[in-house]
Amino acid sequence: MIYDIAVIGAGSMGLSAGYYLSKAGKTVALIDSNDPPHSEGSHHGETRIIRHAYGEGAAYVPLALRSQELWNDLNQTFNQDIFHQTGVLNIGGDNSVFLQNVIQSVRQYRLQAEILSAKQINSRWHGFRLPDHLMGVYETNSGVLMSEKVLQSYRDLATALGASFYTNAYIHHLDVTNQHITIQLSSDTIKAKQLIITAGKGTNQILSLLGYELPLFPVRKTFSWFKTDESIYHSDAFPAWSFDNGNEKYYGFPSIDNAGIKIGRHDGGHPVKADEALKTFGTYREDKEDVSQFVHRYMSPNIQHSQGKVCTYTNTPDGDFIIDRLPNYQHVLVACGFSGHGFKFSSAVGELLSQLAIRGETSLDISPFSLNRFV
Ligand code: PYC
Repeated sequence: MIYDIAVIGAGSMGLSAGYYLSKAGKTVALIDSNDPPHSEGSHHGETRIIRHAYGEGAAYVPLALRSQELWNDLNQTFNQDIFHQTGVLNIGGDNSVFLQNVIQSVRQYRLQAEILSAKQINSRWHGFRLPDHLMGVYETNSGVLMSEKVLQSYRDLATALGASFYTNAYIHHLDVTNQHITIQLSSDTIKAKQLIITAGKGTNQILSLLGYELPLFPVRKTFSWFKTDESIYHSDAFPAWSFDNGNEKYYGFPSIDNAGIKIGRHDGGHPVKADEALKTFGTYREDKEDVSQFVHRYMSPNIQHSQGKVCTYTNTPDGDFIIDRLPNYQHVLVACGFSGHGFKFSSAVGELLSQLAIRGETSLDISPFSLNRFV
């Protein structure tokens, strides 16, 4: 059989693309070196934030809004509580470009949001103790996605629609001609008319089989949970948040299902090779120290660290995504370099990849993510 589309990398982006392609009636082969959902990529740890007013640039807002519509649809289709509308509070100071972009996004796209002083934030949410020089922008329609449930939902839905999965699969050979894609696995040979590569930190390993290398820099990141007073930090009463004071970037989640609050540092991280096993949480002193200091300074002096995990960001030089066709291979699409802020967009990215594969175009503006910005 020749599949309409093969997808290499069935993480958040690949599974979403596989679901939308299958939904559109296409035959799809999803190939992954692991068995998603799993803990080796960038989707584990239960939760991810969806923000609409976008600190990384207002150009992301239409993608965020379309993603939200698709999450709401998936929530209904799958009935699995994959989205919690906790609202998101973006915190920063006068020198925070991130917060200026958030405010710009609110104005340009008329998003529902409130600008709050540190005093107003501290009195509305007793879980914060922000100094006066900080401020925040609170949006109510955004919140928290249950990332592992999302992946399982996409996998179940794509499977029900007839998608084929090749998991724990190692790619020995990749051959792309004008007619066909041929992917040689240990025990299967897959043929397809088009290829989508969404292989996260492993993208360059796949692209090297075609003689390409993209500017992708995987880094080891950590995140932690803290045991908390549920009356203050429960998701019914406390928002998800981001923090950028110009020097450090953090993000955090309210306590969902009594799991405690989850916090991570967004900037920095240790460079890793794509095939390198990540050093376990606690290997570096800052794994626990950074988030503990943050919590004790800006949230509550009494909260205790309970556990931490490691994950990977695959960064680009400018922190913006790569979504494009591979030069010289017009039937090969690549989506990668999500730089630690991609999960929230995976619904819309999967949909737009399916549109590009089926129709050759998408209504969303993906020009900021083109490969030619690196030339
Ligand atoms: O983009 O909001 C975000 C985020 C949360 C955790 C990592 N990135």
